[in-house]
Amino acid sequence: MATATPRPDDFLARLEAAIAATGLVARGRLAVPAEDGLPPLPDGRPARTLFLVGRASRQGWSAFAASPESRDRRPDPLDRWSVRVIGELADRFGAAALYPFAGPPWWPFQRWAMRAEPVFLSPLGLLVHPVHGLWHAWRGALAFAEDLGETSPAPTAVSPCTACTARPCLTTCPVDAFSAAGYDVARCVAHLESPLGALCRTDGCRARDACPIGCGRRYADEEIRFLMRAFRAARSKDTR
Ligand code: B12
Ligand code: SF4
Ligand code: SF4
Repeated sequence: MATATPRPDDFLARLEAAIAATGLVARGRLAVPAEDGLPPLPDGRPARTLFLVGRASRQGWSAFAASPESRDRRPDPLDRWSVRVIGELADRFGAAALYPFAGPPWWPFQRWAMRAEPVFLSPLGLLVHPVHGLWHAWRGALAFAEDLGETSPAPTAVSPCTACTARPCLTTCPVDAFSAAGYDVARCVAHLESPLGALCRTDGCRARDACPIGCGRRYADEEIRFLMRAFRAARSKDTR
């Protein structure tokens, strides 16, 4: 009797269920042509589909918070947890894992994300999502040799920033770290490390908080403080 080949739908359903079981969120998939420069899979086949994995709103935090990495007091616990759980998914499903924090050079996660989901470049440089606002990020990607299809956003999808005339994200930073020239990291960090930076240290980035889109989906306070501590510790190495 011939062995049934799994249908792509079955495979995707199993993969998405396995991602959900880690506490992370499936964040769409895209076709990757050769010019994207992905490395070949461990068996030498070229990558054809990239499956993005991340977090959205509060999903993705509690599984990490319960992990051994979150308590072992070694550096970069969230990155190490991500490598463990996404690496296990890669082994189990025959994929290669890529991470947003592995660099420089950095994999272009934001560019990939815009091909897989309706997310748009905001004036802060963070991508804004129509539902999650600025409260979402990526923890890794699984590269497959198979063609698993794409989840491209509708061509008519529009950025929430288009209708946002007040743009409070650009006027809330106490030291105007955001301008047409981009994000002035040195200015932000100088404020964060000064006595006047207490609110940003405890409550997180004021500019990110000011966005009205998805404001009810803001990360939990404990997570905000963790991310801010990690940001201050890393300075030039972002992982969130
Ligand atoms: C280097 C880096 C930083 C640096 C410098 C960021 C900067 N603006 O100069 C530092 C350490 C300061 C930093 C800080 C933070 N970062 Co950062 N960072 C990165 C990293 C590792 C690489 C970014 C990069 O150089 N991309 C260049 C190329 C390789 O990527 P690309 O997709 O082709 O390029 C697009 C972006 O660069 C984008 N872009 C990025 N910044 C800006 C700024 C402006 C003004 C514009 C117009 C465009 C723009 O435009 C490109 C085309 O689409 C990415 C992860 C990744 N691998 O992408 C995270 C990433 C961008 N950071 C992220 C986050 C959340 C933060 C923080 C809020 C961290 C925190 N504490 O939680 C802060 C604040 C950032 C801010 N307000 O802009 C998230 C953003 C999630 C999202 N919703 O978009 C990412 C994607 C990481 C992740 N794990 O998801 N970060
Ligand atoms: S405050 Fe307005 S312009 Fe800024 S990110 Fe949010 S929707 Fe976009
Ligand atoms: S953390 Fe504070 S100082 Fe830095 S960009 Fe955000 S609001 Fe400005």
